[in-house]
This record gives sequence, structure tokens and C-alpha cells, in this order.
Amino acid sequence: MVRMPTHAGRRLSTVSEVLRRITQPADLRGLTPSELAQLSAEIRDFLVQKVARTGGHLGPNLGAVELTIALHRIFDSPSEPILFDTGHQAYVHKMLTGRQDGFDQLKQTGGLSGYPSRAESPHDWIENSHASTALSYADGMAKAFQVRGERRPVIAVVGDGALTGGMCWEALNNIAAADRPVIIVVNDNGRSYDPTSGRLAERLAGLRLRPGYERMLGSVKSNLPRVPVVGPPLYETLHGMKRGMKDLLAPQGMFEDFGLKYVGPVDGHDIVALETALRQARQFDGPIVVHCVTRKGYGYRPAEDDEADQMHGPGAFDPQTGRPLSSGGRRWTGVFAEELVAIAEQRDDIVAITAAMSEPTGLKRFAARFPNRFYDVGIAEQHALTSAAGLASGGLHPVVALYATFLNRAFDQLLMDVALHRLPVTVVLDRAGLTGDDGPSHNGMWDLALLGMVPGLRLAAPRDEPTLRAELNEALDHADGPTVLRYPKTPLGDDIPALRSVDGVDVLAEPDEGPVDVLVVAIGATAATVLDAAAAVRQAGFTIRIVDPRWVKPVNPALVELARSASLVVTVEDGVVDGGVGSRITSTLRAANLDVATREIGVPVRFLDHGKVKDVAAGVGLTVLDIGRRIVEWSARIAGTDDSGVGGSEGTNEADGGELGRTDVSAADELRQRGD
Ligand SMILES: Cc1ncc(C[n+]2csc(CCOP(=O)(O)OP(=O)(O)O)c2C)c(N)n1
Repeated sequence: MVRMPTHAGRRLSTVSEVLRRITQPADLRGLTPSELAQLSAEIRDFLVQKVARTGGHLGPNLGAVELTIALHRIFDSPSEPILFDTGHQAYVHKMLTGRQDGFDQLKQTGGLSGYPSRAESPHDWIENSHASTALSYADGMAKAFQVRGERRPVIAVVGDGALTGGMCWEALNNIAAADRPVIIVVNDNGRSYDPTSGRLAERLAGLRLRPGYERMLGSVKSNLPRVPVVGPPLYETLHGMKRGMKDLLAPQGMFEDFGLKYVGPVDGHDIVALETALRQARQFDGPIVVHCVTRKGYGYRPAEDDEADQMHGPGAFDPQTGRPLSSGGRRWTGVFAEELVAIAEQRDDIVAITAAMSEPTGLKRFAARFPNRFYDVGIAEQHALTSAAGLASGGLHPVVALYATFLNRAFDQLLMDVALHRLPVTVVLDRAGLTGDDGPSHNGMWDLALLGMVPGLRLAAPRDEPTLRAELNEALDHADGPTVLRYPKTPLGDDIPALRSVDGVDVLAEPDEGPVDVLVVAIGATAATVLDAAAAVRQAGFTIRIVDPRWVKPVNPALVELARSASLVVTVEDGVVDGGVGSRITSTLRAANLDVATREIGVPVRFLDHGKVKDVAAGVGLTVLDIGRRIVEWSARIAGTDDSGVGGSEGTNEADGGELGRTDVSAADELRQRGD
């Protein structure tokens, strides 16, 4: 494979000379080979400079530069849809489709999305980001075009990582059986975050890792620039020869066994070779796989050298060195990682499963310490859960660590394969609540509501480091059915010690004496925000008790007793408010015939645009200020009126009242006197 000149963030002298001229894919078509090479270098430089400032997906995009250029030269987007599986590698596509100017605001509120976005461009047909969907979309679009009597290709670009997801194979099963022009471009860099695991990855690697093949490809290409005129045809001849060689070396037709035509492997950093293969695929006019071998992080030394994940998705960094600008502080993930290893040192029945995300979910440490008790199943959350059920049936206690948003995929497996069997599986959900800059698909805001309906499942939401450690231990001690632990992406704050515990419910703040106007039930990491918000409530003249139930499902009966002595119960959670923990607590209070007024604060049921977590939180009323203001207003309203608010429930998406005034303070006195 030819090595592009590697530059560590150094700006090229000919900054954006070609790139600036590209405002739409058609502008690519007239470029000369040397301009294309220049363009590739400029794109890499642009990506490094921009992502260094905002953070974002770097390694995957650096590896997809030539491939994206070639795709846009051979196919006529948007009429011939190019779909990027997962979508994290679509930055180059954005740059070539008129969105270069947006990169200064990448992933910021109101700025460019980090994934394909239909609002941004007609070239973005789908807004994915959960992996392994592009082939299914492509299958459906190709069917639609057929029904409408149109013959046009649909192109799905899928990574070797995403190919480990079962949906891809469900789609292939259909695509291969039909005669529709679906072009499956496999962007094979041998990695998800980690090296891609499993037999499929081995099969793909079987060819590209053969030294003979690499050597020959490399030597041919390195001679090309010296023979510019005869270069491309010579290369094609030799490449054709290598295809023959490949047929000798390749593990026998994984895709061909499926009945799919196969072209490749193609050097994914060689635009000529890519275009030749893509043109062939286009001419074939039926379902076909083009296997492109790329290198994640290609062309930027710090990314190429980053063994952990080739700078898959760094935060802001120094473009000269690739080093992060901030340490990121202490994280929930790190505490989980430590505690799990500590427990597993004592218990050899603990095993751990990741769906291709060992580093981001903290399981890498476990994997290093207990390699024989660790499983990377690929991007296969559904399989992860049912495989965990199998492990539990075999007498072990599996821990499945996922990002909260990706659990959605495996809900049925958790419900039927784990919970129905009452199996001791612990699911640990990282990035729960608002995650912000990855946009609507990445917020972990559905788990609390979804999990509420799983019979026999126990759910904990730690508020700080000690509760995370304690609740993980409690979860792993639970042998009768599944447990789930969930915590956010935001940095770990200070410890929040309990003043006392009431039958398992931690009391975090309360008046020294006298009645309680408002009982606030803070779910998980919202405790810190609620404690800060309490100042405004006290200032307005209301007394407040703040509790953390720790285990939020099943609802602890102690909450009913605590609610009896308050005039208003407010729940605060960072999941969807409808059907969330708050609504379950409310219905538990009703079932206990307690007519205390209740209000629920949570995330409204809508898809939230990308932005910094604090901005997204402000947009849905989950800031200290908002929470304090709302509790004060509700307290005042309930004190000032009779039954109007009793039993109601409000999400943060609803507007409430006006500013707090003197009348509200006197209403507080009234509320205290009611004391129901
Ligand atoms: C369902 C799901 N699970 C996990 C992820 C997290 N994730 C994002 S990218 C990625 C790796 C993708 O690997 P690959 O498809 O080979 O693309 P590459 O980054 O290597 O270019 C993973 C696991 C996801 N997006 N969707």
C-alpha cells in the first residue's frame, strides 16, 4: 500500500487550492490525477485542523478519503444514493457536497451534524449512526426504485466492523437473492474501535494480510508516479494479474458463497483502482460487493500510531501531536472498570461482554486482566444479550457493558431471553441520559422508560463514585433475574454523601426540623443538579427534602412513606418523562391511595438536536436554574390553589407559570399549613 506523506497537523503550503473549488460532486469529475492527489492531501489536512478544534470522528474519515472521492466521481449522488453505514465516516462526503464551511461548528448547537443529516443536504438520504443498517436501507430503496420502474444503483458503504452486526446479514440474504443494483462497498480497515473480532473479520483479513499480496500491490503502486502516462493502464494490467493471484490466495468466496458477485480486494487509497472497481460494479447492474482495503487514520501519524483506536473519535486535540487538550477528568467509566476488576478478582464466575466497544465502555481493563473471561462479540448487541443469557444458564454471571442508546436494539433479547428466564445478567449502561454532541441517536434517554416494563428486572442509577461501586456489587450479588446499572457520559462530580438512609432510600438533604413542603426524588446523577437547585427553593421559603432511591426499579416502598409527609413530590430524571421512573413512582403513590401532588421532570419525548450537553440540557429544562424555578412555581401554585395541580404530571417540555414573586412566598406559608 502506498504511503501518503504523513503530516502531523502541519498545514500544507497549498492550502485548500483544489478543495475550495469543490462545492458539489460534479466538480470532482474534471480533476487531473495530480489534482486528485492534492485534493486528498488537502482533505486530510482540513479534517485534522477542524476536528482538532471541535472533536469528532477522525480516524474513520482519514481512512475514507480516496474512497469517498472515487464514489462521488463514479456515481451520481443524490439521484444514485450513497449510504454510509453508521455515518461516522461521512465527513469527506459532507466536504464534497457543499458543506466545508460548516466544519467550524461541527457538532455544536445549530452547527453541522456529526452524522449524515437530511436537513443538511439532499445527498444525505439517511440519518443513521446506529451501526449495520445501511444494507437494509439500500435493499429497501432498491426495491422502491424497482417498484417505481426506475433502474438506478444504490450504494451502501459498510465497515468491516459494522458487517459484524446481524442486520447486515439479514439484508444480504435478501439483496443476494434479487437482481437489483445494490452495490455493497466494504470499507475494510480491520478495525471497529478495536481490531474487528470474529470469524468474519478473520476471513476478510485472510486475504489482505498475506504478505505476498501487500508487497506486490505496494511495489506496483510505488512505481506508478514515475510513469504517469502508462501508469494507469499498466497498473490495471498488473492489478488484474493480482486479482488472479488473489483468487489463489483468498479464502474461498465468503460473499460468493452467498451468491453475490465480488470485486477486490482493492487498495482503498488508490483512486484509480477504486474507480476501476466501482465502474465494474456499476456496469454489472446487479447486487455486488466491492471489497476495499483501507487504513484507519491514514495519513496522520498520531492517528496511525494510536493503537487504542486510531483516533476513532477524539475530543479536541493538538494537531501537531494528536494529544488531547484536556484530560477529561475522572469518569464513571473508569470507576466501573476498576470496580469490576476488583470484584472479578474475588469471583471467578464473573465474565464480561462488549459489543465492539471495550475501551469506551471500560472493559479493556477487564479484558487485559481476564482474557479468558472476556468476549468481544462484534457490533451485535442483540447477540450479546442472548449470549449473556447462555453464559448465565451455564452458571456464570455475565456483565454486558453498552452505551445506553445501543441497548434499544437488544430490548427483546433482554426481555425474553434474559428476564423471562430470570437469569442473572448485569447490563451496565454508559452514556445514559443526555450525551449532546452526537445528536438525537446517541442520547441515552430511553433506557429508564423501556426498562420499566421488564418484569423482574432491577434497575439502579448511581449518583456518584461510591454509589456506583456499591450498586455494582449489589447488582452482581443478585442471582434472581437481570440487573441494570446506568450512568452518564458527563464527568464524575464530587461524592454526595447521604445524611441517612430510609430502608434503602438515601436522604441527601432535608430541613433540620419541621414539615417538608416538597420531596424531590433525584434519579442517579441528577442528584447533584437537584442539590444545587434546592437553594432557590429554600430561598423562596419552602422546605425541601431530597432523596436518592438508588434502585429505581422496583419502586422502593419507603418512597411512599416519605411522600406521606410532603405536600408535593417532584421526580427528576434524565430520561424521557413519559413512562419514566417518575411516572412509575407517581402510580405507586396512587396505588397506595396517597393523593399527594406530584410533578415529573425529565426529557420530553422528542429527538434532540446535537449540541453541548449543557446546551441540550438547557433546551429541555434540565439545568439547576430551570429545576429550581419549576419546583418553586409548583410549590407556590399548589399552596396558592386548592386541587388544581393535585395528581398532575408535567414533562420539561411544557411551559409553566411566570417568575416567582412575593405572593409565591406567602403561598409557601399556606402550603406548609396544609401539610397533607
Ligand atoms: C448499534 C451500534 N453499536 C455500537 C456503535 C458504536 N460504534 C460506532 S463506530 C463503531 C465501529 C465501526 O467500525 P467500522 O464499521 O469498521 O467503521 P470504521 O470506524 O472502522 O471505519 C462502533 C462500534 C454503533 N454506532 N452502533
